[in-house]
Amino acid sequence: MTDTDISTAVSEVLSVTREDRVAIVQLNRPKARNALNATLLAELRAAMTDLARDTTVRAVVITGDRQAFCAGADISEFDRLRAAPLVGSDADREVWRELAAFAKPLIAAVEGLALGGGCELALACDTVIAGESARFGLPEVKLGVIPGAGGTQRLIRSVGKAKAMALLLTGDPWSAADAERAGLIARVVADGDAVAEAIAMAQRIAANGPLAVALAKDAALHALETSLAQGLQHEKRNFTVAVHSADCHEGQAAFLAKRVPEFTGK
Ligand code: CO8
Repeated sequence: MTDTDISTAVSEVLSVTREDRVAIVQLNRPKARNALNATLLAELRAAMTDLARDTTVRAVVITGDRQAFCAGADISEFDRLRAAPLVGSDADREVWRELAAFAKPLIAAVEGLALGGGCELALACDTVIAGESARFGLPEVKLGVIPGAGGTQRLIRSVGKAKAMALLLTGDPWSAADAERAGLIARVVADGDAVAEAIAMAQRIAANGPLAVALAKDAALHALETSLAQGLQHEKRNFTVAVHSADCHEGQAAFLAKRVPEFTGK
């Protein structure tokens, strides 16, 4: 018996596995390059809802397979997108709302293609690790459509106007090296290593105080929404919550006693 707890939930199009306190969500429509059809989106949403509630999960890795992280929205189902209301939410939107509101760290492990909604899925994660042959692109304009899951907004905040416009308006993909240079992704690793590296990063995060990690993520994401003055105010509020937490008392005591802290998330 190892100290690795692996429980697995597998469906036709999505699997969720566990390694200790890290969950690995794998898109599993390889024949369609993991394109996001209604079934996959619904299952991804359900999985994220479960993982948000599961207090034993401290970080989540989202991945695809070696050929494709995800090739975007399922192009054969555009009629469903046409039927969506202009105002208010619909089933397709809910998964993106769920991802944006996800309080625990989300790491995208990308091998192969991350195109359209697949690139937007990576952008919706907190950070991205990619194999060196990965490709990132927003080819929607080649189809006469535009990104609809945050791509126009998150990309420009992630890489700045000039680079974002080049990717968005040409629809031509970037290599993993280009994406790293632009700041779209955090690290390039050898092909086939992205998931292992992402899990290793997630395990390091999982060893930290979970409340502090959630508060740090919340404060950092707030920077995308607000002025510096308001962001600093938000940081101060989160800092105050953190510094009064049981975890902070534990972290302080453990440091002074030269032992490993035991965080509870409180
Ligand atoms: N949708 C549906 N099927 C797809 C998709 C897709 N996005 N991508 C690939 N497939 C299918 C192909 O049709 C093919 O199916 P079949 O074997 O039955 O013919 C199979 O996957 C394999 O594809 P290829 O034979 O083309 O494989 P290649 O390795 O040669 O090429 C590519 C892979 C480069 C991914 C190529 O298939 C491609 O260009 N796909 C389209 C990529 C794309 O344009 N993505 C953007 C889609 S639009 C979008 O994402 C908008 C998001 C809006 C979100 C709004 C939320 C509310």
